[in-house]
Amino acid sequence: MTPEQRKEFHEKGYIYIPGALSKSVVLPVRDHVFKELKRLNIWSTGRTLSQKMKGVPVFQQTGKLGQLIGYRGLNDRLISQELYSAMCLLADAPLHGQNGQLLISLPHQIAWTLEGLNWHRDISKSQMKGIPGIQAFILLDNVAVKGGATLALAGSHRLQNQVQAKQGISELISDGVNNSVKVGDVELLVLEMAGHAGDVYLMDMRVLHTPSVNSTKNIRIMATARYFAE
Ligand SMILES: O=C(O)CCC(=O)C(=O)O
Repeated sequence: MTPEQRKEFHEKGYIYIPGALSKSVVLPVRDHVFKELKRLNIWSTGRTLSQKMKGVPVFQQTGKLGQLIGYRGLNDRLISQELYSAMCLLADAPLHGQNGQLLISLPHQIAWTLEGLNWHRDISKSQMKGIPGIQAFILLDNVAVKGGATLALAGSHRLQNQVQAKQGISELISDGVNNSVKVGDVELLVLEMAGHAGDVYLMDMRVLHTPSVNSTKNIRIMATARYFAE
């Protein structure tokens, strides 16, 4: 962890570590997901098979697929000692992890948009004072831009209140082209967690984030794990 990475984390609320995990670590998990999708008759050879999944609203799909498909010992497999140490350094505290989750989305067959998304935090208001924890997002397969990667609102961990957050998001939506906006003295920027298999994003849990539309023909396969300060 370099001083630059720590500075960037404090400013933006995240760091991106391309190639943090080797392909031999992540691809077996991806292949397990493909096998399960085929076994459950949901997806095979580039096609959605399941009628029942087609009826599920876009942003409920990932939750539903996450209930159907698991991977035992996901954190043990994906959170290396090096990643864990990096997270503790960033949080400046020992951390304890919750069970990881798979984040899977089928092609949504709609145009990519910033409108109507579900921006949220996975912590309560009372946890907003210091860094409450770090959430790791791991790419288990290549994820293209507009391919359903998690979006984060970089800088939003520094916003004073919910009104500012809402203002920033609505300005970003109405702007349409530019993915950055200034609210008070905080620069907000939409981060799309796209990249290659093995890349990892580490995010301050105060950062607003949302599922996004997968407008490609490929399935999006990521994993996430939340680590909380004790
Ligand atoms: O990428 C996604 O599906 C959303 C992930 C998310 O919101 C979360 O893990 O808290």
